[in-house]
Amino acid sequence: MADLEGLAISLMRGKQDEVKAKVQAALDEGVSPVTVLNDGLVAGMSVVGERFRKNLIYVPEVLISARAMRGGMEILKPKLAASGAQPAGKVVVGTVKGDLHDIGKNLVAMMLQGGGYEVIDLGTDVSAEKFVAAAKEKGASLIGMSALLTTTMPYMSQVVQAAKASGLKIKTMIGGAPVTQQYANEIGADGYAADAASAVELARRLCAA
Ligand code: B1M
Repeated sequence: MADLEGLAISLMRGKQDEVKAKVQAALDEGVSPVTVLNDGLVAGMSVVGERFRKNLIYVPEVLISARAMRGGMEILKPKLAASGAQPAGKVVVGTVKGDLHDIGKNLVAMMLQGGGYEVIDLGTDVSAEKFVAAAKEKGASLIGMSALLTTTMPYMSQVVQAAKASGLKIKTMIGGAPVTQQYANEIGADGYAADAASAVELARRLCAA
């Protein structure tokens, strides 16, 4: 019988080879790709997110689990595409213009992928035009911005304005060390998340709304 619980545990331990082998074994046994994703990879990554939020584990452990997740996803992705499974949503993420910090943004992107989202990662130093154009082109319903500098944080407001002016149905969420809920309210962003695990919960709420 497919060991999806074992798959989740291997992912939590960051064992990429084990994750790949268990994903393949489950598929070979006829388990649907969506079940492998939800009951194996996403289940494991949810625990990782929860432990990270409670400071039980730290950035390196999350990155190692995220790498293991990517290994599993490499095998699963073509099967998911073939089965016509829909991602939980599409999210465009990036660090705003002028800002080159990407460690936190990468964590958020990985956790979103772990949560079943298709993530379009635009990298760092991303302009408002680029955020909106990518959301339009890919049909994303959410733009996620990261900023680590007090000097680049104000640019988030320009992205929010550009998203609103585009007339598209795109929500915006923001995060990064200097960013706060109060700031999100001030600039009219749809949400703020303090960490990568909360970003997944917020994305769920915003995409469902
Ligand atoms: Co920079 N840097 N840095 N830096 N750097 C900080 C941010 C700083 C606080 C250091 C300090 O002075 N104490 C300071 C900012 C001061 C300020 O503005 N108030 C600073 C500065 C000044 C600078 C430069 C200007 C330095 C210089 O050149 N004079 C320069 C700017 C370059 C630029 O961006 N244009 C610079 C450069 C760099 C490096 C290139 C050397 C490197 C970045 C490497 C990289 O990212 N690839 C770097 C680093 C590593 C840091 C520190 C040390 C660590 C940042 C980090 O990765 N944290 C940082 C000091 C610090 O924070 N202790 C510092 C770990 C990461 C997991 O956390 O990014 O906060 P974080 O992400 C969290 C949450 O914030 C949240 O989830 C993540 C996971 O929990 N989150 C989101 C983040 N984005 C989110 C998006 C969401 C939701 C949640 O929704 C979409």
